[in-house]
Parts: sequence; C-alpha cells; structure tokens
Amino acid sequence: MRFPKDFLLGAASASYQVEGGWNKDGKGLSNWDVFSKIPGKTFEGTNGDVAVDHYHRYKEDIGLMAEMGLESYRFSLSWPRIIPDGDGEINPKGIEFYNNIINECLKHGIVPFITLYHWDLPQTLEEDGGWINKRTVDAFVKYANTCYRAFGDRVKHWITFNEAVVFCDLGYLKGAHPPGIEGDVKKYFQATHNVFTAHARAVEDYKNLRQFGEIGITHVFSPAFSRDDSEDNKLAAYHANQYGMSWYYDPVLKGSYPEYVIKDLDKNGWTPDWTEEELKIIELAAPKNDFIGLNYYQPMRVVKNNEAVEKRDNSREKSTGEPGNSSFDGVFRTVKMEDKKYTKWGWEIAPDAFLEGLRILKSHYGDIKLYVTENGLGDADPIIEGEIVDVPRIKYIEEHLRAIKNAIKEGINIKGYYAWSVIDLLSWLNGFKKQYGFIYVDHKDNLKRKKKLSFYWYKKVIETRGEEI
Ligand code: BGP
Repeated sequence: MRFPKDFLLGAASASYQVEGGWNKDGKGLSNWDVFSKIPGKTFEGTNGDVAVDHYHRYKEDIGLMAEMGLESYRFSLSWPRIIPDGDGEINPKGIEFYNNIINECLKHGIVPFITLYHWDLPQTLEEDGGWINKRTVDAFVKYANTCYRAFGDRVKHWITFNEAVVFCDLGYLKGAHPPGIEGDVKKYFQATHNVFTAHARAVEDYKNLRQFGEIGITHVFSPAFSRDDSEDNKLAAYHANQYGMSWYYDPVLKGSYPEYVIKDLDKNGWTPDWTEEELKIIELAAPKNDFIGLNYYQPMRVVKNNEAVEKRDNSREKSTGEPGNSSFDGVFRTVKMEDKKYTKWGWEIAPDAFLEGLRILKSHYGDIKLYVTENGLGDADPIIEGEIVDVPRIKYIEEHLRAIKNAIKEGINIKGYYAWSVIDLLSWLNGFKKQYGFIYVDHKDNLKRKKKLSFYWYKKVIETRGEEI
C-alpha cells in the first residue's frame, strides 16, 4: 500500500527553536527570550538567541527541504516578531520575513502549514499575567486575524495552538517553562480555559473571513494505559485520560468540558473563572474545527500513586518527559516498564500504543480528520567518518509510519505526517544535544548544514509514497 494521494508527507519546526534573530528588525521580546536566561532553567544555559539561524538561512534550509522532496512544512510564527508588544502595532519586517518563508515554500511546491502559537508569547503580555489574563485572549484573536489577513491568500492550513497541555502544565504546575510558576492548580486550569476560548474565537474568526482553508489545533497525544490489570491502576489510567486527554480534546471536538473533571474542580475550588458567553463560544466553535493535530511521542504507563504529593519533583530533569513522577493531584504516577524500549532520554518507543490510541480516539470522537503534526526520535546521533548515520531515527519513523498505514487501513482518517523535526534545532530544556532532524547542524563549524542518512531515506519514502513501509 502507498500513502493516499492527498496524504501529506512533511516535517516540522517551531520559531523559537530554529530562527534566532531574537532582536532583529523590530522583533519584540518573547517570554522565552527572558526565561531561558534565568540561571538553571535550561540545559547548560542554552537559548534561542541564535538557535540554528534559520532567520538568515531560511533559503538554504527550504532549498534542502525541496531537495528532500518534502510535500509540506509545518512551522510556527513568532508572535512578538509580528506584533512586538502583543496587541499594539504590527511590525512590517516581521510580516515580510514570513512572507519570504511562505513564498520560498511555494516556489518549491511545499505546502506551508502554520502554527500560530508554539509557546513564544510577547513578554509584555507575560508580564501582564500571560494566559491567566483575558487580555491575552483578546490579543491572540487580534494576532491570529492579522496573520490570516497577511498570509491567508497563500496559506490554507492553520493550527492555532501547539500543545496547550505542555505550556500550561510546565508553566503553572512544574515551573519549568515560562512563567515558571510551581503548583498553582487554579492558575493552570484558568490558563487552559483561556487558551480554549482563544482557540474557539480564532476558529470563528477564520471561518468568518471565508478564506476557504482549514483550521484546527495541535494537542499532545499521549494516551494512558494501566501498567497491569489491577482495578486500582485501571482507575488511575482512566483518571489520567480524563485530565490529560478529555480535558483537552472535549472542548475542541465536543464543545464542552468533561463532567468527571468538572466535578473534581468544583470540589477542590479549582474551577476557572469562566463566563456563560465563553462556554457558548467554545460550544459553537467545536463543529467548525476542520481537523485535530496529534503530537505523538510516547504513551503513559500508569499506576495508582501511594506517595505523598509533597514529594513531587519538579526539577528540570523531571520535566523533560521521562516517566517517573506523580500527577499534580497525587492520584497516579507514570512508570517505566521492564519490557518496554526507551530512548536515551527515557521516552518510551511504542508504535503499537500509537495505533491503539488512535482506535480509542476514533471511538470517542468519530471520524474527525487527523494530522500527525509531530513524531520523531530525540537522539545523540552517531557520526561515523563524518557521516551522520542516524539509523535509530529511520527505524523509529518507519515503525510509526507503519502504524499510521495500518490505522488508515482500519478507516482512521489521517491526512498527513510531520516528522519532528525537519532540521536539528534547540530542544527547549535539553539544548542542542538532543537531535531530531533530517538535517544536521554543526555547532562547531559555523552552523553548517549536512544531510543525515535519514534525509536520503525520507526522500525515498516520499518518492515512493511509503510503498516499502
Ligand atoms: C514537543 C514540542 C516540540 C519539541 C518536541 C520534542 O512537545 O512541541 O517543540 O520540543 O516536543 O521535545 P524535546 O525537545 O523536549 O525532546
């Protein structure tokens, strides 16, 4: 079987992780420009000031994507590059930069797939309360509208937010992302609700403009499975899925929040400050979503937690995705299992759990269109005689593409795959050591680009539309 003709084979990046040019041409400060410079927050103090200098080398990079045969490039826009103070004047140089990127993609026949928000918030908004403050919701809707109007003639695929669970959880519960707040459950739920409201309003607005493209949101896809058959652990997994999946997928796809979580929030005094009007907006926008983007790296293996919550470790090491910590409410714990495989950074490699998760998703939400907007292997790539022989990455992507093929055969509506990442880039908390790309960047030699083995492999996959997988 080949991937269907309308299935896009692509790869992804995000502004802060590749661009650099942090203070170039009128760009405003982002929360990450500030946060990454607080000692101890990132691996060896790495930051995105230069990143991989995509800001200056985008032509070369998109040229390489074209050579690889990439059909679509998912990238994000830096909000403070476009509206430096969040909701004030538009920066023409910011618009020009993204026009250049989009036009360069189109010149090579690469479909641009835009993420509006991949975590770099204008610092002015962060200082005014960030996602807790409803000013940020209004500001986002204005920013999104600016982007539709500037680029919507050529861009027909829009993602509003990337992984709300990650920037809200790490931002307000673990303190590992901006604004660096630890353990504030009330703020965490407020931030998520404000994001869903912003998303819903941005979807409405897009549809009202009648640009005839598609719009959706990208969520982490990390279904929880009980470690074993014990009733306690199965309940723990149910709880994990309610909080980690339903809380995020329901408002977008069903237009309402899951009862199970709402009851808990009520009981604990965590209910967000929401208005009837906002809840209505969320409800009305839900059927207008064209797709949902899934970022799949690993599932969760879950057991009931019996330790005191105070013991929760929120250090940077514990915030980088490796299992082994209790949930914020102390109900469950994620665990490593002896019979599973893990990456060097401790993330489980489980293409079978991906397929299983997709089946569950379909049973909950029906035939909604899906894009896999991220999936890939973070590794320290082997270099042999100057060649980057990233065989484990090839194997990883191949296994996941196979799972997707099987899902398509079962009638699951997946329309594209975006490997994370197109090029080696800055890992938020892990510096440049944890590589994901098809294109290597030499930090010892002037950020020179080099094609990895996976580059040639993915080129062939695209050429043959995955026939050999
Ligand atoms: C996702 C983010 C990406 C990317 C990826 C890999 O959560 O959307 O931006 O960073 O994870 O994560 P890491 O770099 O921590 O390995």
